[in-house]
Amino acid sequence: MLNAQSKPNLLVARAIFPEILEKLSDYFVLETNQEDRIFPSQELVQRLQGKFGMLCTSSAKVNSELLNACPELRIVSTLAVGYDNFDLAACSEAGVLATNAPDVLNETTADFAWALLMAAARRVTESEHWLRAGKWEKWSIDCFLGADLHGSTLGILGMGRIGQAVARRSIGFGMKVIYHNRSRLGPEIEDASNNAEYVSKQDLFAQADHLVIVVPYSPEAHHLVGAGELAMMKPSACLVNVARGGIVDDVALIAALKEKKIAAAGLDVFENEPRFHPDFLELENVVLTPHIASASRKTRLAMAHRAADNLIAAVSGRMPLDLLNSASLRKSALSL
Ligand code: 8YV
Repeated sequence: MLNAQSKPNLLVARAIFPEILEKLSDYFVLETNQEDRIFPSQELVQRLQGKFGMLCTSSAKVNSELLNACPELRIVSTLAVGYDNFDLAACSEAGVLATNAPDVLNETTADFAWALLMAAARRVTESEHWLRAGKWEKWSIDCFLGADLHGSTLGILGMGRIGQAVARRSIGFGMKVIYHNRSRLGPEIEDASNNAEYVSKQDLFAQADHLVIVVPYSPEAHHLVGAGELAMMKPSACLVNVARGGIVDDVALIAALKEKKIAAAGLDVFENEPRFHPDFLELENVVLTPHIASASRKTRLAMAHRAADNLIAAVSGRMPLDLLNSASLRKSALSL
C-alpha cells in the first residue's frame, strides 16, 4: 500500500464492482465513473490529464492521438482479453504499458458459445418467441425442426485458449472437431481438444456442420468471414460468433440468413455494436445477445481483479502479468 502523497492518479473509465475500487484505492487516487457514461474521446483525454493509469474496457480507443495528448500516462489496462482498441505500436512508442485480462474468461466464454450454438441449431429462442406470441395450437411432426449437434462436425475458426475450451466441450456430444488457425497446434493440444484436426480455411467452411468463431480481431481479420466463405457453408449449418464484430461481414451474413444459405446464427458481437444492423431484428433464424459471453458474475469479477492486478503490479515496480507490449519497457519511465 502506498501513502496518500505518493499515490498516483488512476482513471477507472467505466463502472466496476465496488470491491475492485476498494482494492485499487490502496494504491491509487481514483477518479471513477460509476454512472458508466462512455466518455467521448476528447473528454477521455481531458480526464486522463495527470493520470498515471487507466482501467478501461473495449470502449476506450487508445491511439497515438490520445497518447500524445496524455504525456503522464504510464499504463492502460483493459478488462478484456481482446485488445483491438489499443494501438500497441503507439503505446510502445509512447512508453505506455498496455495490459489485458486473459485466461480467466476462457471457460465461461466457451460455455456461452455452446449456449448460442444449441439455441441456434435447435431454434430455442425462435420457438419461444412463437410460443409467447400465442401461436401454439397443436403439436405437429415438423414443428421447429432443427439440426443435431451430437455426432456432427464442429468447425472452430481461431483455436486459441477459448477455441480449445469450446472443442473440449464437444467430447460429450460425440462430435468431430476441425479447426483453422494461423498456425497448426502441437499434437498434445490437438489431442486435448477432442482430437481436433487442422484443415484449410476453405475446408473448414465446407466441411463443418456448425462453425464457432473465436479468432481475435485485427485489421487482417476484418471480414474474414464474408459472402464467399458463407457460400461455402452447408445450408444446414449454424454459425456462432463470440469473438468480435467486424470479423464477420454482417451485411453478407444477413443476406445468407435471409436466403437460407445457412440455417441459423448465434451472435454475441456485431459490427458497430451496440448499434448493430437493424435487419438482424427482422430475421427469425438468428439468436442475438448483447456481448455477454464472459458475463458470469464470477468471471467478470475475476477479469476485473486481473485488470486491477496489472495496474497494481506496475505501480509497485513489478512486471504486470499480462503485459502486451514489452517493447514499451525500454521507453517507459517505470523502472520495472
Ligand atoms: C469483455 C470481451 O467483457 O474479453 C473480451 O475481449 O469481448 C468481453 O469479455 C468486453 O470486451 C468488455 O471489455
